[in-house]
Amino acid sequence: MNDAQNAPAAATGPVRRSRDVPMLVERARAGDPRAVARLITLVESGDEVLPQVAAALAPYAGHAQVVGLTGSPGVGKSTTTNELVRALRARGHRVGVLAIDPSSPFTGGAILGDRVRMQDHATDPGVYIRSMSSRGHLGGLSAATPQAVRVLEGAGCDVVLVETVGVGQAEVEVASLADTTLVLLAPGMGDAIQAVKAGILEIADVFVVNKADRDGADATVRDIQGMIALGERAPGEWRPQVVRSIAARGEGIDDIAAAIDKHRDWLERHGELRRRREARAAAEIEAIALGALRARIGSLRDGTQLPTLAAKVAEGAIDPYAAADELLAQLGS
Ligand SMILES: Nc1nc2c(ncn2[C@@H]2O[C@H](COP(=O)(O)OP(=O)(O)OP(=O)(O)O)[C@@H](O)[C@H]2O)c(=O)[nH]1
Ligand SMILES: [Mg+2]
Repeated sequence: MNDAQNAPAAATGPVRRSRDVPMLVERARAGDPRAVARLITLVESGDEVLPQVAAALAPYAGHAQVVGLTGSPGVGKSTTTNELVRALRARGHRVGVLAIDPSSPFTGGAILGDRVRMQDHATDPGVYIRSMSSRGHLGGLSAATPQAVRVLEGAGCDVVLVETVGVGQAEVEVASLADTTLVLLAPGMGDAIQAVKAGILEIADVFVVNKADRDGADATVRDIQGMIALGERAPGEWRPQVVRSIAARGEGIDDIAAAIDKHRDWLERHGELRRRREARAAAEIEAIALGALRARIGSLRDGTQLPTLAAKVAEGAIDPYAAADELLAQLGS
């Protein structure tokens, strides 16, 4: 990445608004942070060059380890991410961070907060940090995030950390995106109970009880361990780890990193890494295909096919299921 940083400024000037995908990918490969940022913007905005970006990045897919962090607002995800970046950098890894904000559009309070908390790494050329909004994307996280991960992989990141607030579907989506999913909890937030309700137990590979400096940390750890013990597991199946941390003081971060490593080993030994990545690719293809289908059906409204069928259904000539079949048949032709 240092090479690109030393590149003449004039040459990188046009990057900001460029749609020259081969040039952008080449520069991103060389570690130019502006090219990385531009590519993620193209991905995030669903730009028309998106398929080109995807094609150019395809050869670099699968190199990075993707770690998802989710949990309730304020539980300490960004603080933990910041500390994990520090630990990963100490190991010599290049690190990408995607902070997904489900609530605000492209700028907002939470994003600013993330930036401030991760400023430690702002000047480190081995770290890319990017906030993304999932609002407005059909399919939320699933639409743009996998491609953003690919951009970061293409830029040579060994690890990509994806932070997402645990609301609604977001945490389930992050789990389908990540090789390893961390669910953060804090003492006394009723999180343990919430976790069960939200089905988080199924998606967590590692539970992190953060803010362990607070009262009730032991009880939270016990609750979670109790719930894990209740779960049925086949022999050899992964048993979620529980670690505690005080991210604000940088404590417990090595334990989190060790749990991630352990899970990674397990994934590889059981062929699960491949299985997860194929499932992820399947979800991605499905989302893209459904999007394309939706666009084509949408465009049918402007044509004659849909209105003709609609008129037939309205007058009782055919039923809506038969009409939908006919519509799909026409799309295929
Ligand atoms: N006491 C204590 N406070 C912590 C700890 N870790 C983080 N905090 C504080 O908790 C607050 C929220 O931390 P963040 O890292 O922003 O939490 P977050 O989960 O990223 O928050 P959102 O992205 O807004 O959902 C900050 O004021 C942190 O300083 C901890 O271990 N102990
Ligand atoms: Mg945060």
